[in-house]
Amino acid sequence: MRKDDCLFCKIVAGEIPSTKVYEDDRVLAFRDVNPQMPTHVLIVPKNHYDNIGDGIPDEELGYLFNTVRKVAELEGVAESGYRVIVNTNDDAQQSVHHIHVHVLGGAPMNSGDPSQK
Ligand code: DGP
Repeated sequence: MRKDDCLFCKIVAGEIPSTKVYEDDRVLAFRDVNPQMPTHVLIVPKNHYDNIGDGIPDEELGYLFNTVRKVAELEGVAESGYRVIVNTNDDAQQSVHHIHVHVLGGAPMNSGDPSQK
């Protein structure tokens, strides 16, 4: 299930290069091109959904979020801590409309200003 004009669908297909962190038949995790933290990984389902409100089946959404733990372990931040962000639509400044989970870590963060990434 691909959307032809979608940047992350092109990354999933290997048509646009990315630095891969983890991949299986359902998800791809790759480094954010503009990292905000020492660890900044994006996890996407290989199927296209615009955002978390796009009717993603429970099983697929669960699989996506279970991948967070794997990525945190691979990146060595599972114990030290990390932040998980899913920007959704305009007020949250979602810029790529293919659902993606940001995994941020590798250094202490502030308590979390909801207006910032
Ligand atoms: P968001 O604001 O939640 O939609 O975040 C989209 C993120 O995608 C943003 O942090 C930068 C990242 N990004 C945009 N274009 C590319 C790209 O071509 N490659 C990679 N690796 N990341 C990208």
